[in-house]
Amino acid sequence: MGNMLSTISIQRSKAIMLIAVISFSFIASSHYLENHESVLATKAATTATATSSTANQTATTATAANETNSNTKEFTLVAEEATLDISPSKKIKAWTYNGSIPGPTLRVTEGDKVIVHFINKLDLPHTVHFHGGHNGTMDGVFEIVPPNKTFTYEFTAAPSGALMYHCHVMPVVEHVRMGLYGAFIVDPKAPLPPAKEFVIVFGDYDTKDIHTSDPESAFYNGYENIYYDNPLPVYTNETARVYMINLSQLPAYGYHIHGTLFKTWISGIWMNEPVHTQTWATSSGDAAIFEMKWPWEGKYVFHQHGIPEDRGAMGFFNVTHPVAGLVDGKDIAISKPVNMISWQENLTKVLQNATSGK
Ligand SMILES: [Cu+2]
Repeated sequence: MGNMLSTISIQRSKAIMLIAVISFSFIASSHYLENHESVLATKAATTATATSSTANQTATTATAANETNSNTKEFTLVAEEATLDISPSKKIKAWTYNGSIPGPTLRVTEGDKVIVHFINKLDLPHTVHFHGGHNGTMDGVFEIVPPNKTFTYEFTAAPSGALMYHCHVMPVVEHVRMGLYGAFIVDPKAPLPPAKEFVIVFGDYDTKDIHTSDPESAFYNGYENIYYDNPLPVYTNETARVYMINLSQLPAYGYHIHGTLFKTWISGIWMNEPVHTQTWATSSGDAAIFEMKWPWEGKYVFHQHGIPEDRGAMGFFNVTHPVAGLVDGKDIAISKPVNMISWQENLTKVLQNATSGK
């Protein structure tokens, strides 16, 4: 119990420190995305690993996606072992796509030709199975990729929405829970309305029993309480859009957001008509797109209502009034979307602090 309390207190002081750093970045630099340097400088003052992980993230992003022309999107996914943190006190040996849990968010537009080069550097056979439309030879189930072999997946992106990818080698629960999963977002051809966009991949883990139906950890984007300690920034009356992807092995729990109802696109599919919801449950392998806004400043919690919220699946939106000098489409979504996904991926990498397992 003493151990637990000290872990909680370390977590809380880390939370306060990170909130302070992020708040400082926001107040001191209203152009927090544009003025990347000042955010990096602030982070570097806090932790040396932040800067190097940020640099790694930039390099990974540059090599993961290679846009050869407007209709072809090419990616490389490497299945590799990594030792990484999923909480301040839990270091695990994971199977990853490109060194993190989840793997990189792959984002394309409906109708794009998608080419994914898969390289298996792990000791067991693995695959990449995509949700959405494609022919059976590209399904990542029967075309097992042995260690040190490669496979190229090729298909046309459809339909538009919040899709996903994961390994489909049996036992699938083990291969997914060990970390082989990520978000696959397909944008509609017509531009989306302005919103501040976040991706939340829900996952879980257990350090003692990888097959359990009652895992000790549940988390968003690979780290317990990641957005409780580092809240998601939104301005008052700005629309927030969440691509919620469920790759946990838990039964379906409802995703609840405080202080507002929200619109839900069922199963994360844009062709569906949205419904108004207070909470929306997704099962493992399903997704949803949520949109919401708040007229008031404040901290608005979101969580997987029930058991997972006490195991790490809780965060909050920090809603503040816009300040002078914000740039539309970079800092605030007035007439254009603002993409926060790289910022989220960087945060996960900094917290997971992964080292190559081999
Ligand atoms: Cu696998």
